[in-house]
Amino acid sequence: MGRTIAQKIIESHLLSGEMKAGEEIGLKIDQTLTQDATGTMAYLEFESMGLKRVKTEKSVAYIDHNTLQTGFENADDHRFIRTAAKKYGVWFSRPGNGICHQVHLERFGVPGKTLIGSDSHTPTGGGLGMLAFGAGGMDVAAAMGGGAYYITMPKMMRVNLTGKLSPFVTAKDVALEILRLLSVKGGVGYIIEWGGEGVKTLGVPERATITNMGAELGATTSVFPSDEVTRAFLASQGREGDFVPLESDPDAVYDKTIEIDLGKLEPLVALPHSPDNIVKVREIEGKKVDQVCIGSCTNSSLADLLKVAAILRGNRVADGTDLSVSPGSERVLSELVRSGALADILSSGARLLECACGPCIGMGFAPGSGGVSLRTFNRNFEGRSGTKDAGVYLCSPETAAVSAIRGAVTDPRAFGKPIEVRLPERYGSDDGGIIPPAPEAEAEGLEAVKGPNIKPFPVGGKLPGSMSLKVSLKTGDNITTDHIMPAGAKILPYRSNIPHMSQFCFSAVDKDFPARAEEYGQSVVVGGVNYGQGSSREHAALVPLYLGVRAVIAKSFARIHAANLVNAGIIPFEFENPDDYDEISLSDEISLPDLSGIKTGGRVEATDMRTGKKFALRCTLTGRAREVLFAGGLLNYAKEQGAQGRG
Ligand code: MIC
Ligand code: SF4
Repeated sequence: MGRTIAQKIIESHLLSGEMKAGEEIGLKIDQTLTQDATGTMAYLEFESMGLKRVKTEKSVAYIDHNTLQTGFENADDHRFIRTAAKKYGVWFSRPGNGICHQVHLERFGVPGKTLIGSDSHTPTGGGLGMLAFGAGGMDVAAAMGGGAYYITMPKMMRVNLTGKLSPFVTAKDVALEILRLLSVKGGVGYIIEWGGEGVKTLGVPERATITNMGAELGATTSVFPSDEVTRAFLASQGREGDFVPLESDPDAVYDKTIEIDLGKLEPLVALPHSPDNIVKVREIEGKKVDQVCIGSCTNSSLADLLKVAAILRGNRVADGTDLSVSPGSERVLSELVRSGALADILSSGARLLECACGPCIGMGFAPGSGGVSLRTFNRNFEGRSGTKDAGVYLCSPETAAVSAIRGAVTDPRAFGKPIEVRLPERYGSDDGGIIPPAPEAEAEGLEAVKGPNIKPFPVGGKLPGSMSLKVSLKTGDNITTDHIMPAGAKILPYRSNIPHMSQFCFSAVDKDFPARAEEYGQSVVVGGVNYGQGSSREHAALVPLYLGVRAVIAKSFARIHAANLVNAGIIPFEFENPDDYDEISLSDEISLPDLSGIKTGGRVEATDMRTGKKFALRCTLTGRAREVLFAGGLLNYAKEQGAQGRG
């Protein structure tokens, strides 16, 4: 039987398990990436696993999420990551050098290789034909040490593209269209392969926009073929030697197939507060916009920003609107300078922000109260912009730029003449933004320098035979990791200080949660469907662990978050009958008299001690994940298994 692209890459990296959907597989990981907001924890975990030097082909540490350095905390974290990278064999991308996913595409990504990154948008690498996964820091640490990355073998979905995009309709509109079709849960359990004739019409940055937003679908990852377009992109980055062709077999079998005619799409926009809340731009045309933000790992490539510059050339940003532009990388910014396009952007009245995540994660440029913010980003969760009552709308760079000029949401086709941009055959750059690791012989004597903001992190305890837990929080559906552990300029400097962060846990949902959880000592959180969607931040597991949360009972979980809970030693239970959710109230006591059911089929009986009602829970984990959970998390498990953390 023929193979899909993903199956080919999995097959050549399979360390354990069978390629059958639903089975646990262990993959050899060729490359890893970390960013600063998850990276401090990942390198601390790497150290505490007793690992000395990375064993991957390439590991890269990026500083892109928090570059504000409003105090020593953030600067100390950067220094820790820089010195840890030098010592452990990791390449280091300086603050300001760019957003991890954009820089990784340009400099390090290789078709056919596996990549895991402590950031949920790591599947961006799929635009280059990599099999790239977002993961928690502990999984990345284990992979850096040469350990396998374990996932449940996903099903295969194929999206066939036909036709060609019309002027002013973009790859972002393709990403929004698939979210409209499938919703934020529609990709769960799948690897999405993009194929068909239409693929040839999309450049690598456009493909990467689409694989990037596969994270919003909940997909395990997304991947494009590696073809002549890929070769040309690698050549433009001075890396043609890294090119490998890759395509699926004609008789490959998919569990689900979707057809999209690119020629039939039109500009789309996601309304607050979910990326799948999609309408046509013209349906909300005329809505006044207070700010427009162009950038993020979804839309900050040179192609995107040259189009933005062409739209802004000779025009002014509307008086009542602010426009920010954050290029994805130093290479993109330098090319904007060389081509003169930056002057077109600046003279329109736009603000140039650093080559970093910036407003996407609430690091500056927060909207005013009740503000309408139109962004080329990938997430518009409530409060993520830094302003709780702001409404964030997601759209393409073209829609954003034309709307910035008009001061109101505008279908970019109103701009008139189609825009053609010329990309350089070869990007120019010196490599000052990248610091190589120290040679192995020198590494031993180096120190990974820790500042006072780095505090010990919690480690779970062995799972007991039974537990009785009070409900410290009951939430609704689609709780994001931004709800569980918010980011933003006030909290992000404390990503390596769990005790400090704990005071903000669930602050957007219930301000009293931290105090209540501490009062209860040990507790359980109850949630709805798709609990933990969004980010890969393991803080959304480690901070609840610190506050005594031992289990989460939900109707269903997002993949990375469920893995992070297990890695932290917190039980992710699903209701066998989702209606039982309705009968549980805050502060009820849930008795779990026999947890051994997790080992034997995954079924556990529970009793709500207030109502006396008995109900069944499911925790169907693969063999290894079960062992990790019973050991009290991945760090304990890795110690049990010996220094390598291999399962
Ligand atoms: C995000 O987009 O939510 C983030 C911030 O990049 C996160 C990582 C983090 O929380 O540090 C992600 O996507 O994993
Ligand atoms: Fe950074 Fe935003 Fe991309 Fe996350 S989604 S990596 S915060 S740019």
